[in-house]
Amino acid sequence: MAKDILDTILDLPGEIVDQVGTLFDSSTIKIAITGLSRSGKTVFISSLIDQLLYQNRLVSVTTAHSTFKATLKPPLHNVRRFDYYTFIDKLKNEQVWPDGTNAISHTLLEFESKSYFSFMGNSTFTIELIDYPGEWLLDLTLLELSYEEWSVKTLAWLRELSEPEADDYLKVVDSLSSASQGSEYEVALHKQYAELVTKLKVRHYSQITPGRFVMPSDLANDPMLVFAPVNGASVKLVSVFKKRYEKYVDEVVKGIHLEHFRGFERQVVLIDVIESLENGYKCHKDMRQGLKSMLSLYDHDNKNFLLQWFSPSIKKVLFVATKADQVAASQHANFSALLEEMVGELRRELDISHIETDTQVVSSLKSTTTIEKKYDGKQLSFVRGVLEEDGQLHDLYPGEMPSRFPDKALWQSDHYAFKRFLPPKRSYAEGEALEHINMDKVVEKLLGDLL
Ligand SMILES: Nc1nc2c(ncn2[C@@H]2O[C@H](COP(=O)(O)OP(=O)(O)OP(=O)(O)O)[C@@H](O)[C@H]2O)c(=O)[nH]1
Ligand SMILES: [Mg+2]
Repeated sequence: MAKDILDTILDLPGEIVDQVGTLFDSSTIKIAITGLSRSGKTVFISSLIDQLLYQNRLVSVTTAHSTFKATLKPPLHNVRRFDYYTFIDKLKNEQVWPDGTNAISHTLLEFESKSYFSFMGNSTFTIELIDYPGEWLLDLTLLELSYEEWSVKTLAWLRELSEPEADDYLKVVDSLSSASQGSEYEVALHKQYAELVTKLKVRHYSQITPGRFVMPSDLANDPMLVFAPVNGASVKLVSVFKKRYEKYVDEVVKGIHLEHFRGFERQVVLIDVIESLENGYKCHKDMRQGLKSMLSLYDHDNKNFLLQWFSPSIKKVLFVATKADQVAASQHANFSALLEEMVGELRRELDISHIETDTQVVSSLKSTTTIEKKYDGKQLSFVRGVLEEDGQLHDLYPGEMPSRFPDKALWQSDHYAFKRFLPPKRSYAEGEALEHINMDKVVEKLLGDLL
C-alpha cells in the first residue's frame, strides 16, 4: 500500500520504491550513526559492536531485568558492509586509526534478550547500524531551496566567511555577464567552487553544500555535478546549472533520503566538541548552523511537505561527543557541559520536543590514562598516551576545558589545542572488548529499552 502511494505522489523510479518497501520491515530497528567527517563514526560503530558482542565480560550494562547476547549477521545482499573486522583489527592489533570512509555502510546485529523473570519471556530482535556521512545530510536543506535560492544563500554565506579563496570566487561570480556561457565557463566555475568548498572543509567549516562536492563517492566525475552558485547575470548559465541542480536534488537528495532515512528509528549524532573548541568562534558558529541544518528534518516548525514526510519514524536522537580521552578525567564534567550547551541551543532553536533526545560524552577507544602529577608545586591531572606525531609514550598536561564556549570577543582561536593520540599499545585477550569510556552508557541510552 505504502509503496503505491509513494510511487504516485513522488513519481519515483521503480527500484527506489522497491527499496523503500524493504524499509517498512518492522522487525529490524534501524539506527543511523551520523556526524561530519572525522567526528568519529567509524571508531564509534566498531566500539559499539565490540561492546555489544562482548558485553558479558566488560560493559556494565545491567538492564533492570535481562541479559542479552548479540551476534553479528551477514549483511543484506544489496548494501555495502560496515567492515567491523578490519576496523577492530586495526584498533586492537595494529594500534592505528582506521582510514576515513566515504560512503554509507551497514551492519546487522541479532539480539536474544533473556529476562530474569520467566513470566516476562525472552525476545529476539535485529538492529541495523548505518554509518551515514553527515555531509550528505546537510543536503537536506536543498530540498527546500530552488537553484536561485540556494545560490543567493550560498553566496551570502561565502561573503560572511571572508576567507581569501571565498572572496576570489565571489569576484569571479561578480564579473559574470550575459556573455558568460558555454561549457568552458560551466566547468571552470564548478571546479573553482568545488575546490573552494573542499578547502573550507579542511579549514573546519561545516555548512557545505552540495555534500557530493566534498565527498562524491560513486558520483565522482558525474556530469550532473557540474554546477555552482552564481548570480543572475548570465541567464544561460543559470538555466544550465538550474537543470543540473534539480536533477541532483531529485536523484541524489530525494533518492538517498528515500532509500535510507525513511525507516530510521533512532539516530546518533556525533559532535566533535574538541574540534569545535579548537577551531575558534567562526567555525564553532558554522558547525552549530550545520548541525541545525542536519536536524531540520525533525523540526515541527518546518512546514515543508517533503521534510515532514521523511521524518515520522525517528523517535530518539542521542548526541554523542567522542574523544573524551584527549583530556584528563577531571575535565569530563566540563566536556559534558559543552556538549549540553550545543545540544541545548539546537533544542531551543528547533521544534523537536516530539523526539526523545539525550547526550553522552564518550571515548570509543580509550587511548590515554589520567595520572596525577605534581608540577610547579601544584597537583595536576596529566594524560599518558602514545602521541600521533612521534609514536612515543608521553605524559602531557592537556590543559583545561572551559565549562561553556567562550564569547566571541574572548575566544582566541589558538588558545585551545589538544594533542592527538594513537590507540594504546596493549594486547587484548580473546573476546575482550575495546577499552572505552562510557560506551556502556551509550548502550543503555540507545538500546536499554529494547534489552
Ligand atoms: N582519542 C581518540 N580519538 C578518536 C576516537 N575516535 C576517533 N578518534 C580520532 O578521530 C579520527 C576520525 O575517526 P573516524 O571514526 O574515522 O571518524 P569518521 O567520522 O568515521 O571519519 P570519516 O570516515 O572520514 O567521515 C580518528 O582517526 C582518530 O584520530 C577516540 O575514541 N579517541
Ligand atoms: Mg568513517
